[in-house]
Amino acid sequence: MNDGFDLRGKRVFVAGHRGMVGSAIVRRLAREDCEIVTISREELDLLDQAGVRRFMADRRPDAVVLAAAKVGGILANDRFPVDFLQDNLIMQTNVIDSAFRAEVGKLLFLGSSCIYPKLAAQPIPEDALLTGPLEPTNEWYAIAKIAGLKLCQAYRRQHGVDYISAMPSNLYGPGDNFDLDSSHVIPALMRKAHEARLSGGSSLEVWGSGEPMREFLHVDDAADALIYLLKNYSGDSHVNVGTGEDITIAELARTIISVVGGDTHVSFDRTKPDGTPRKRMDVSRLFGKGWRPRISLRNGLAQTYEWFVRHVEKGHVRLGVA
Ligand code: GFB
Repeated sequence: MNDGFDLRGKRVFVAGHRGMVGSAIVRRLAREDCEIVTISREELDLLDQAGVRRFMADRRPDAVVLAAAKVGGILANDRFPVDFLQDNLIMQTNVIDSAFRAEVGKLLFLGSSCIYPKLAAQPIPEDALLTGPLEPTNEWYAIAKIAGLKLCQAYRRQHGVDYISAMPSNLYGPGDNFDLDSSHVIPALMRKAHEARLSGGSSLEVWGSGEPMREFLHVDDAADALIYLLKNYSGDSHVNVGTGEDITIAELARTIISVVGGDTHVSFDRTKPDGTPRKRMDVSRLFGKGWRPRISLRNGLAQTYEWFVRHVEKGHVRLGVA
């Protein structure tokens, strides 16, 4: 199979274009000579199999980027196991199956670094998949994502279509969910640091011990890597997408405070879960194809904070699970 996929003149359906990742993919695709196809949630519920089949048969895209998913941080994953397992299984299966029925030749499925075993050796190579038990706080989401990447592999094997999967590290950036109960760590700490500064420099409460390490990738870098893979990768194995660098949550909290400003100090709520101790990804496969991230964590946080402040002022910050 030829690895190159020329986007010129192609119709590309981005499923989940209103989410943080989907909207970044749409921004990135706007620089390509292709037609971007999107549909709102009001017009098409991706949980509705018949509706998705009709839509795909009608619009007949040449390629699909599957960025639609039920996502959330460590607590939301733990509290809503049915939603994270079932909604993701149904949505992704509907899109992949309907794409195949509509003769879509190229599809990119997005997963997450939480597919890997909780105690995987670091950095985690792609072939660590299914070599050990998962992290319990997000096993529901992880199992759905593993099923999605396996379904793409199965379609490749049984039907010879070019369906590929990418596994990004923890993503952040404009368009993130800033609701404290359901968000990931960066938007949560950014909002708490912002509110602490406004209320006169009280403490910033960090969940867990602050010791876990995470690898963060700005969503615009992620979108760039994903389109790079869409154009340049065709293979059975999923591909890790990240920076290959990680930091502790305590260090992240201090960096966010320095970006947001204020005389805020960090405190730890050890009644909250730490989750996976570490999940730094081995990104040599992606880097070996010639891709590199461009946005440093500090610059990415500063840019995200600017976005947050602008949208809080306009009352546009999205609160709730994407
Ligand atoms: O971002 P996060 O919720 O996701 O949490 P995971 C990362 C780390 O930050 C954990 C800590 O150790 C949290 O305990 N943390 C500290 C906080 N303060 C906070 C806070 O105020 N809010 C949040 N949310 N965390 C998710 C998975 O795991 O990662 C998903 O649950 C997905 O399935 C996603 O894979 C990328 O990295 O722990």
